Amino acid sequence: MRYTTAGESHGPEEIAIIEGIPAGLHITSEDVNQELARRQHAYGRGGRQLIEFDTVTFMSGVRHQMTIGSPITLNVHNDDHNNWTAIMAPDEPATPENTLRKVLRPRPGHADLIGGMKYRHQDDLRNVLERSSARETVMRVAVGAVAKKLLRELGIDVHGFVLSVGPVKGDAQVLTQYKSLAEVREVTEGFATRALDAQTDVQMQKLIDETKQNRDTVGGMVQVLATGVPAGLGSYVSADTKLDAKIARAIVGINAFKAVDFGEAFDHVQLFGSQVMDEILWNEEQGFYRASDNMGGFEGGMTTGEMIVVRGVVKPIPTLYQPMRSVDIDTHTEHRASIERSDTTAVTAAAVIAEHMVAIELAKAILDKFDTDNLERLQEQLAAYRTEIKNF
Ligand code: EPS
Repeated sequence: MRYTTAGESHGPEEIAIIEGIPAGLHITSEDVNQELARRQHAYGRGGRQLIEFDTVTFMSGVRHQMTIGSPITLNVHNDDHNNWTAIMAPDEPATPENTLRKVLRPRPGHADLIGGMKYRHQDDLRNVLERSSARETVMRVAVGAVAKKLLRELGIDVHGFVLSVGPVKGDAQVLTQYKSLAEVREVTEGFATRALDAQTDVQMQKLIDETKQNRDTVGGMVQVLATGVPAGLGSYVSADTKLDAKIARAIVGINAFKAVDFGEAFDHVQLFGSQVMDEILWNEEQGFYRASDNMGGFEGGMTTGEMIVVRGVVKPIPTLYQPMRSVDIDTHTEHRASIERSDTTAVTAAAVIAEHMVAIELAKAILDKFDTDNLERLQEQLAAYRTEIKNF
C-alpha cells in the first residue's frame, strides 16, 4: 500500500490517491467523514474550522460501498477557497490585484523562510505556506480512515488521545483503569481536549483559553495505542525494514511534531535494564506473552504482539498573534513576522492525525507481509499466521 496527497490550504481541493488496498473492503464516505470531523472539532482550533465542513468524495476505487482493488482517489473540498479564488488562481497571470496577500516576513518556527530559499520563492512566501500548512493533514486522516477500516476487519484497533497541553499533564496511570481500548476511546472522545480524565480536560481548556487571550500558542504530547497487532510485523534484518522506525518517521512527518518515543522511553532513560525489559511468559491460551509492555510493543523493529504505545511531542504553532522578530525578504530590514489566522493549539487535532498515521503504517506493514488482492484471503492468511505464532 502506498499513497500520496496534493492540495494547497486555500486551493480548491485536497486530494489523496491510495494504491494497494485489497478488494472487498466495505467503506462509505461516512466512515471517513467521522474521522475528518474528529480532526476538525478539537479544542483550541481557530476560525478556519468554522468555514470548513470536511467531507470526502470517492473519485475512484470504490463501487457500491466496496473497494474493487484499483487506486482509491479521495477528494475533500476547501470551502475557504471561495474567499481565495483570485489569489490562488492556477490559470491567471500574477497581477497586483491577485497577489495582494503576499507573505514577506517569515514566521520563526515555520517552513516560510527555508522553503522560500529552497524553491526561490523570492516574491511571495505564500507559495510555501499554502502547502506546508497543516490543512494537508485532512488527507492523511482520510487515508488513515481507510487504513483503520481495513485494520478493524483484521481485529486491530488504534486510538489516539492527548497526554499533555503545555504544563497541564494528565496522569497516564488512569489508563490502567480502562479495560479496553474501546473504553479509552469512549472516555477521551467525550472530552473536548481528548484528555484522559475530566479534571485534566477542564485544566487544559482553561490553559488553552488563557493562551488565546495572551495571543500565544501552546504545544503538548499525544499518545497512540494499538491493540490486536500480531507479533512479527516489521523486521530486524535491515534498518529500513524496522516498523518502529517507519512509525517514528510517520509521526515526526506530521506538521509541528518534534519527537517520538515508544513505550514511554523518555521516562525510562534514568532506569536500569532490569527495571525496563518486559519479562517473557507463556500459557496455553495465549502462547508467549509479556509481564509488562515497557518496549511499547516493539523489539528489534518488530511488533511483539503486545499493545503498541507511541507518544509524540507537538511544538506550539509558530503563527503568533504577537509576532516575534523577523526580517522582510524584500527589504532585508527587521520587522515582526507576518500574522496569519491560526489555531491556539493543534495538539487536540494532532492526536487524531497521529492515530491515523500509525494506522497507515500498520496497514502497510500487514499488506507488505500478506495478500493484497482480496480482503477475505488476507483475513485467512492472517488467521493462519496468528495460529502459527500462538503455537510457537
Ligand atoms: C494552518 C493555519 C490555519 C489552520 C490550518 C493550518 O489555516 P488558515 O490560515 O486558513 O486559518 O486552520 O488548518 C486547517 C485549515 C485544517 O483543516 O487543519 C497552518 O498554517 O498550518
